[in-house]
Amino acid sequence: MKTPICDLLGIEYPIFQGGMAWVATSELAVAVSKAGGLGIIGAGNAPADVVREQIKKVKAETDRPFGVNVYYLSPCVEEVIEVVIEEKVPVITTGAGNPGKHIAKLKNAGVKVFPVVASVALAKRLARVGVDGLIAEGMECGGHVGGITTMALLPQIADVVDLPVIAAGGIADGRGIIAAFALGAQGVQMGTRFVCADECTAHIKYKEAILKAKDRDTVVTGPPAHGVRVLKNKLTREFDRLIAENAPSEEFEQLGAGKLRAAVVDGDDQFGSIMAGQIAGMISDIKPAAEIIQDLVKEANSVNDKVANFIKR
Ligand code: TUI
Repeated sequence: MKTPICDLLGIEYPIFQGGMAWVATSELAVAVSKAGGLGIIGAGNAPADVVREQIKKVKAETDRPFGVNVYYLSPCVEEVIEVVIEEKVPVITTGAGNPGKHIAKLKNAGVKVFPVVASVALAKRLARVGVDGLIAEGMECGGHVGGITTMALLPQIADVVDLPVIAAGGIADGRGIIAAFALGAQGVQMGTRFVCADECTAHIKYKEAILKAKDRDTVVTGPPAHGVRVLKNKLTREFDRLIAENAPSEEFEQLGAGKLRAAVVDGDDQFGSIMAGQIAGMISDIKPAAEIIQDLVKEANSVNDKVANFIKR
């Protein structure tokens, strides 16, 4: 399973690990990169010195390419961009904002940039400013969601940009990878699947909540314009109450503050924010990242043969 982005990035398989805040630490990134995918550190809201430490840890463990996800709603964006440049991070992905103003600077420093987009309009705008590729993320994904599904978004973006497109949202096995390729992607990004990797440092209760989840167990909560997909629990019922009461956005912010950390670090599966994608219902085991990747590749190959046989008939 090799596509042009494998050569562009120097990776073995076109599989990115989602840069999930709190969840995607250096340990997970190292495991995924060692296994031939692109491991990614999730900077989230972390201060620049914490991100630098994470980068140093990855470099100490592997010479393989890795990435950092820069979360554009973080108060530390400018400093994190400086650290990424100073540490010569091979590739960054970006989320929850438009990285346009930093592209020239990053490219000059040799950092490849793959922004996450959830609309054709932003994909077109970023293609013009010289990004290296795009991650088209459908609303099946966990965490911050756009409004279009992967099935609909991916081919519409692939049709209008002359760049490698990575598919994200709703993918966790070989079938999803082949479907993404059919829709025009050159690679995939998976978040929820890699939460259930042995090397992921998220609390066991977070992982077990994903294992227990069924297809309809996620919900999009938070203030209407800033929806976040999470597993249903007591916290999401509190959010439902705020919506029913038409509460002001400050009340949503207050309720949401610190809840992702509570779920990931403390294992609070009742009042924590357990971000996960709709594909959580399909994930039934915790295994090493290398095994996840090997199983994905094996399954993608056999699904590809199966599809080819259907077409020949
Ligand atoms: O970033 C994500 N997903 C995330 S970030 C995150 S961290 C968090 N922590 C606590 C509470 C809430 C969030 C959790 N999940 N995905 C990438 C993504 N980016 N999806 C959609 C977008 C996006 C949206 C708007 C990208 C650009 C954009 O641009 C608006 C503009 O400026 O044009």
